[in-house]
Amino acid sequence: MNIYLPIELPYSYSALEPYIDKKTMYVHFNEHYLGYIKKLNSLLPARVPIQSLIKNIDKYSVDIRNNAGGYFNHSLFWQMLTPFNPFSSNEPPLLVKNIIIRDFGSVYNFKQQILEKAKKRFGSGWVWWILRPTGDTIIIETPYQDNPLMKNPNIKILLGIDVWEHAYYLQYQAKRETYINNIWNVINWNYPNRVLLENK
Ligand code: MN3
Repeated sequence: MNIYLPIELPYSYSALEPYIDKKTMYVHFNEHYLGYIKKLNSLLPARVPIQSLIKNIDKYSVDIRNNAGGYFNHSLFWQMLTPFNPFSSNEPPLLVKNIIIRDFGSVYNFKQQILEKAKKRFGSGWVWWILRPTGDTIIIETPYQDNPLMKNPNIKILLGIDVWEHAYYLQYQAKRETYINNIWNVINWNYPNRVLLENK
């Protein structure tokens, strides 16, 4: 079967509470994420590995771009979150922390820069922390379901934060800033840690 498949959510819908509530996660996964996948499967006649599809997206229609991006971005995003642990302050591991301090001065500045990009993104999109081929890391934002790999296939994704209203509106309404400040409690630092280790 030539179809794109969802990843399994690596935790329960309620695991990110109180920072991302169960209903938001349920709707986000089942309606938005599965919706992109269903649409992508109906649009693309033959299976192209999702990574190559993303890296060559300019050859495809806007519809394929949006739904392939929606599929790819969320498949990453679910893995970049981790169940809330009330006994942990969820600090980045040493390697991640050192890179953040090298490139942003402090973890506080890093989070502020992510927040500023998230606030600046008018309408729907994503904020990303990426590793460039030059070895340094930067924060960028993309519109809609675009992914940084669409423009530069040589970067590595360290983190991505969904700033579409559907990611937070049920719980936070228009308070995107509160959503971003709270998400640090459930960010899976092992994700960028693994990417940084692989690209040392
Ligand atoms: Mn989303």
